Amino acid sequence: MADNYKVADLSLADKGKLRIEWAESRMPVLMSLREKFAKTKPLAGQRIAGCLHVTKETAVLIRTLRAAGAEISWSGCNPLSTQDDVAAALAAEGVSMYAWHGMNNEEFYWCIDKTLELEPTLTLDDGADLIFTVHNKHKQLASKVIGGTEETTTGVHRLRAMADDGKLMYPVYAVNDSETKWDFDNVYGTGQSSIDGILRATSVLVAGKTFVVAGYGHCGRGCAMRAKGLGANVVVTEVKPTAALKATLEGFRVMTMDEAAKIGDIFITATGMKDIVVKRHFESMKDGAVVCNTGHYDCELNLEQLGALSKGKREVRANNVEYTLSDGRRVYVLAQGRLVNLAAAEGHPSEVMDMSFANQFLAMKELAENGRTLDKKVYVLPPELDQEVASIKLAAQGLSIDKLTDEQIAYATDYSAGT
Ligand code: NRN
Repeated sequence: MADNYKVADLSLADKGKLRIEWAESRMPVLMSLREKFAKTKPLAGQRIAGCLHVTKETAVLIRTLRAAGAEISWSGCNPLSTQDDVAAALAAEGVSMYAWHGMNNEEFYWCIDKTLELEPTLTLDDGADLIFTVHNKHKQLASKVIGGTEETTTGVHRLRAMADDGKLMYPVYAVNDSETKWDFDNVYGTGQSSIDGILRATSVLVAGKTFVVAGYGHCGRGCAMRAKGLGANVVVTEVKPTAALKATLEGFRVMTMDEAAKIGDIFITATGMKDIVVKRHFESMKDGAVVCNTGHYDCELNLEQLGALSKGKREVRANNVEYTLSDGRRVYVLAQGRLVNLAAAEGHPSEVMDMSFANQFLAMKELAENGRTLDKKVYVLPPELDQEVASIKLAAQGLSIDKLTDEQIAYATDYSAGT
């Protein structure tokens, strides 16, 4: 291959550029960081290998990292989430882009290997497949890496387990654990974008339907909240008593998946765990049930068992496969069980990714400047960065907030001030 990229169709670049401009107009925090750091270029000399969904929002992050001086190579972190027009636009702008929609597993890892030819000084991950590949297949590169970042809950869990096992070869910032990421992206982003994916793949009426959400973490909470807003009867399944209890206080019914499988019309998993919907659940489902996942990996729905139960399957709409069970009942699986928000829609809206990616940018800058002083473990960004990111966001929306007076600040720590 002559060029340093592989995308589906370079001729889509102009369309991709328009989509990226749309996102840029709704990502004021990242754009203000770009304006500020294009001048000082704190990432000059840094080589960043990224493995994160190639969407219009990610393109804004990539452009901002490049403006700050970084050299970039990039692959998508899911075989079905790449927006081909955006990938084309970035390749046309000189990014070493290895991503296309609908790749197989072998191609997925081939793309990651290609990005590592850059011999990165920083890695930027969503789901930890890149950092895991460095640790397992390119150990010689790890010594050149100052540090990395991880975007998502599942990836952070993986990296914490690696660190606990003493296997982490360089420090990592858990961007997911910044409040301006998880309490906005995971809740409001996943909530809206998952419904978006379901509607694009089915166009069903949500109102009045029994909408089963497996997992009441930040993502599941967002999905339940948005389904309720559309008039669904929401059922939550969980394994964690406190999470289940919170769901009841939000007015959601709580039951086991064995019970929910019999009554659900639409099912979505958001647990990060495998085998949440399995053979016995598919066997109990009503004719026409719609099943999908919004967790990072495609292990939550056991489609192998569903296939074994079925006498046929066919794609009835984009990202929508109808499985016909032996007794004729039909189950509709969306996006091949992969994360429905990015595979069947465009992922979270630009406005929430703005803050997630501001944290990614600030983490890259922090690693470039101070990464060599860190130990080989998983870090959380300083909480004051959250207030900085949120302040820029508020200002961009023309919103002002109150400020504590000196007297109030003194009061906050004056333990003698009682009743
Ligand atoms: N539009 C998007 N672009 C997008 N929507 C969700 N994500 C996106 N990444 C790029 C990621 C969230 O931050 C998927 C990750 O799993 C989640 O943490």
